[in-house]
Amino acid sequence: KAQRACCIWFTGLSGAGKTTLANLLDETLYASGRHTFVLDGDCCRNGLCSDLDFSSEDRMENVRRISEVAKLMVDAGLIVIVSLISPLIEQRQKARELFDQDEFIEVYLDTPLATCERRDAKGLYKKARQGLIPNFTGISSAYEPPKNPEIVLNGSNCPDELVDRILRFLGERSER
Ligand code: GGZ
Repeated sequence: KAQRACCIWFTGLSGAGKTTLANLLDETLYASGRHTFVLDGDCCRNGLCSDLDFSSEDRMENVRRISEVAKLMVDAGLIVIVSLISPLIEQRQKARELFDQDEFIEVYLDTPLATCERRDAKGLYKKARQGLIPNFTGISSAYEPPKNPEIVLNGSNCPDELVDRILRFLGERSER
């Protein structure tokens, strides 16, 4: 049975591996003939959301705007992969409410802060610790883990394994 349109919503800390996983999932689904699109926080902040910073109001607006775009794309028949810290339960709940019940798949990329900080690919954690980046998620701004996500992934596992987990979930969903 063909995979229905849906929104796969990755949440987790900076450096948890959301972007890597979103892109790998995107490539895998695309290679099997699905129409997909990735909405990545870091990318959207260069255009659609370039007027927003990391204050709590602006993060709220960032998540709202991207969730509305995701909804439009799902209505157009795409599998949309959102990769956004989306730190607060309320933000993700509001996003979920835009969709039909089985259309929204929340994926918590549970990578410990210590691991993210050790990776520090962009040197942002170091700067945040030095006080050079205010409101940095996990350091000086809250991250609320989801209570009932559809999928929890251990960010220390290899990306291929994590993508397989998601594909299995999607497979079971399309049989329902
Ligand atoms: C968190 C920040 C911050 C602050 C810049 N806090 O790992 P990255 O670099 O590539 O991705 C992070 C990105 C987070 O943007 P989001 O739109 O996903 O955040 S939210 O959902 O909370 O609106 C990080 C970088 O921006 N970055 N400053 N203060 N991450």
